Amino acid sequence: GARPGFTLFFTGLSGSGKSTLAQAVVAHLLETGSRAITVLDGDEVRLHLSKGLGFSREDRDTNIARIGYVASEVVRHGGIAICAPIAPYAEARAQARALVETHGRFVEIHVATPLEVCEQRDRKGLYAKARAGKLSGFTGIDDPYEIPASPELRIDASQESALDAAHRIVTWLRAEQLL
Ligand code: GGZ
Repeated sequence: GARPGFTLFFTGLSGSGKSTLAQAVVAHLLETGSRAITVLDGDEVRLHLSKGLGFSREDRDTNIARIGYVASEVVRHGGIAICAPIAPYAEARAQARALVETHGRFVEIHVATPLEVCEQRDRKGLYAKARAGKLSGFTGIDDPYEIPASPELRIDASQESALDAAHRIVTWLRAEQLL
């Protein structure tokens, strides 16, 4: 097709709803479109592409650089890459953006669900562990999350359903002539 490839890059705290949102967007895109979609979810990536990496700044930056590289290759071939890592550092996000933008569009979506909400949900019990001092360097507790200054979209999953947010993203992509 004539449409360029693009990357949807969800960034936000653990438990902010990145994966749920990514899945809702994928479901929507599969219903409507025919282009190949590559999903690079945080957990999946760490099982394969970034196996063995930890959570130091260096390892997180390496993780985001790898995700950015794969996304840029997908975009280069006209596909859609959907990424959902925490990506806490602005510089690593900017580098991923620069790489992708050599081939197509980079759509940064800040999943800005408040820490209090993420912590209250605590589906994996990791916030509790971090608070108890059994897990150090946890994003939002004793490790930084640099808030995106100018993301293309911002979504608070405690204020908007995944379905509504996915619709908003798809509408935005259509307006930008990416779909
Ligand atoms: C943040 C951690 C940590 C620490 C393990 N800090 O809720 P989850 O479990 O599934 O999402 C978190 C995931 C974050 O991996 P990412 O690859 O997205 O992070 S980054 O972009 O910073 O490279 C959480 C789990 O890994 N996890 N330890 N210390 N999240």
